[in-house]
Amino acid sequence: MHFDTKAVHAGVEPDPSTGAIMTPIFQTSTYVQKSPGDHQGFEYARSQNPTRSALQKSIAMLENANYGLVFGSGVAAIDAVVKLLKPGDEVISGNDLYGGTYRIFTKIFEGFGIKFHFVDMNDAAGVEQYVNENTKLIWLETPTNPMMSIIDIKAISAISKKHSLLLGVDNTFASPVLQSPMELGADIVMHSVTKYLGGHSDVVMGAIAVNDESLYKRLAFIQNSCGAVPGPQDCFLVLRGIKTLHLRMERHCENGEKVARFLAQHPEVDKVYWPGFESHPNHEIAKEQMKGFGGMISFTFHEDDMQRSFKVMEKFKLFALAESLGGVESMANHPATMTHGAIPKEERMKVGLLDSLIRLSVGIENADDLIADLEQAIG
Ligand code: P1T
Repeated sequence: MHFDTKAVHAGVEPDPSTGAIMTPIFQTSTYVQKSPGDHQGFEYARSQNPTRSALQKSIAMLENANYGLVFGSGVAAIDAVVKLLKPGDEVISGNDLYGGTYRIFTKIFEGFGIKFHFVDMNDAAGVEQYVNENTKLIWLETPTNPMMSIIDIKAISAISKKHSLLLGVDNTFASPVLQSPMELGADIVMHSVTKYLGGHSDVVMGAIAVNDESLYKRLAFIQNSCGAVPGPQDCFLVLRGIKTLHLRMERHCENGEKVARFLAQHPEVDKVYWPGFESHPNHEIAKEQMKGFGGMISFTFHEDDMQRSFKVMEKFKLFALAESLGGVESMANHPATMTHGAIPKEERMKVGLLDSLIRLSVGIENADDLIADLEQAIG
């Protein structure tokens, strides 16, 4: 089945009791049993909810995976993955990643005795040097947040397979429309559903997709035991959002390209980070493993002057100055003080995350209006 058809239909069956074409919002905390243990497959809503089940099936299908699980947020999904590990285990993580992921790794799980190595995932051979007998998981984002590096998933999966490690890929920036990590060797695909999957800036949610049944069972056990499950109304909103994911991504990519090219020719702008440029260091990998270059762009000015960037962001009329991304509306974010504030400056500097860097999530508005907004704000 083609992706577009899956986006519209995956996971959603007409409701058997009424024929409702949309999965109902099963706003219930529990299910009545005839006799203890005699029920219809639903016992308690932390464990199972039909609206959630439909969404989990949908996300699994979009990711070409056998199983899906959704969580109360993207970081709750990451939390569940790390809970597969035990004290003494080690994780090799990309060094260019969402600040909240860095924070949960270092501020929560290091305290439980798990060790994290933050390394440059562009250098696959370098990654292998960190593997030892305690290593259990490799974790990466691609495109990375916020530097838009494209990590070669196949090359990293060759290392994870050689050493029998799990490979987790945060597919948030690409969305399942543009990139299918399962087909490139990932064991776990993770999403901040809050972003492109939800798509309308009205839900906070996370998801995991896996192929292996025993891995699924362990993660489902964690989901139920730790309880970070989303409510049914949020699941409904995401089911609804997914139906237009392919159309939205098409426009995000189209607008992303126009905005990136506008920024690249602007005399005030220094670097523009967008994987569609031939000059992007990972452009060839992007062409190979992605179906489009996405709508996420970061850029800097000639001088690394944070106040200059703040002034530009204050002037935006259409771009909303906000944390988050992937909504229909365009957003601008200042990673150094907002989304990546939890990462120490010396760590940020290693990947080139300057104080002046602005990150854009290009929405699905008219590109001319977006460019006009950038033009008036940058001056
Ligand atoms: O916000 P939450 O749904 O918990 O998702 C966390 C998360 C995980 N992975 C990536 C790549 C992310 O970008 C995020 C959340 N990011 C933002 C809020 C942001 O503006 O970058």
